[in-house]
Amino acid sequence: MLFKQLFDQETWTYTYLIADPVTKEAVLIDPVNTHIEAYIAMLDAQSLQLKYTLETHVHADHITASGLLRQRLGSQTGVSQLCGATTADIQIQDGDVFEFAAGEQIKVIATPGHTSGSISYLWRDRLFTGDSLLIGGCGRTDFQGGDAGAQYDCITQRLFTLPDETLVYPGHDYQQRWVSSIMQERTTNPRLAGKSREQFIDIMNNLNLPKPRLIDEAVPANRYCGLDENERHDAVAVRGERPLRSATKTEDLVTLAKQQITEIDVTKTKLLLAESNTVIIDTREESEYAAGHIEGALLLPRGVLEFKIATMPELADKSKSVLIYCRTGGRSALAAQTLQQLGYTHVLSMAGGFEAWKNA
Ligand SMILES: N[C@@H](CCC(=O)N[C@@H](CS)C(=O)NCC(=O)O)C(=O)O
Ligand SMILES: [Fe+2]
Repeated sequence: MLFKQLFDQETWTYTYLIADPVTKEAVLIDPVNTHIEAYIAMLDAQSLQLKYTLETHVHADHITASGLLRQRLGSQTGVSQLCGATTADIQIQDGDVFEFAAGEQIKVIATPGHTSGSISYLWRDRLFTGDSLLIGGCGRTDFQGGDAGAQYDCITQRLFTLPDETLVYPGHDYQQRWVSSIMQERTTNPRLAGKSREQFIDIMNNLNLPKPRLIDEAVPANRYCGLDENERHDAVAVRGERPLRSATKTEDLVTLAKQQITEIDVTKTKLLLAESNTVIIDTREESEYAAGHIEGALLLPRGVLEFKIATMPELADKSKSVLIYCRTGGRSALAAQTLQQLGYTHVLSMAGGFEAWKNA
């Protein structure tokens, strides 16, 4: 098998290529958009066919190349279903297995904490930990649904229980270290070795790190596989087959969300808005909002919802009535479900979205 560890100097990001020189099937983990031409040249040089691009999470510090690679090479994009990246081909769940080449398997281990949708991938004796477990450290837990307690639990219970000699390949390193092992991290990682859950949470809550430079651009873009506004719509259209046993289709996620939330129609929405004690949220993209929106609606694109919500004083009170709409009612159902998960008690989604509103 071929294995390459690639590095993006701008953002200190590692990307991994796993490929079979015989069957020619290849997988990239966490590709970075600025290196697309180099990836294609590298694959071409060995006549490799890119089957999957797998993300360890929705990155805050760089933009993924997954959407571009799908457009250029027809690869399938995979990201945790907890990331809200609805244009990804494969909505990954804990325990999923990606099969490629001649019997090669990449196993998914959910490792929430750095972000709620963070996952690690295990291939043979190699573990790709994204920003969950770093060499001598771990990803920060102060944004994108971060949770220090969850991070401690999954690292200690799911990663540190792997064989000692398992190689640990992180998503970043800021000190030019390339690889570690489970034993090395379990016994020497200063944040984890010999630390209790409470001590770990205390360390993580006091890191006081500056916000990543590209976060406002990267998080929304990565929710759409790194594509820009115009390409995002095409991305939905070219979505391919989903090969995983348990992977969930985006349409299924919307159906599921609709079962868990309350939808109201345009007529009821108008009555509700007349009472004026409801916060109206437009969860479409900025450009769609700019082209026309319901009067008084606050812009909160689905791609940055969890991240921006904390900065909105109108949404500080979780018992307040909130009405969400999007273009046709799919994204708003997912956003309403997310708000409910975040503890909002009176959330409604407008069926049919802004299209229905305009027609009414
Ligand atoms: N200076 C970097 C900061 C990057 C950053 O915050 N990285 C996240 C991963 S996305 C992290 O968890 N870093 C851990 C650390 O800095 O200890 C930037 O602006 O991009
Ligand atoms: Fe990260």
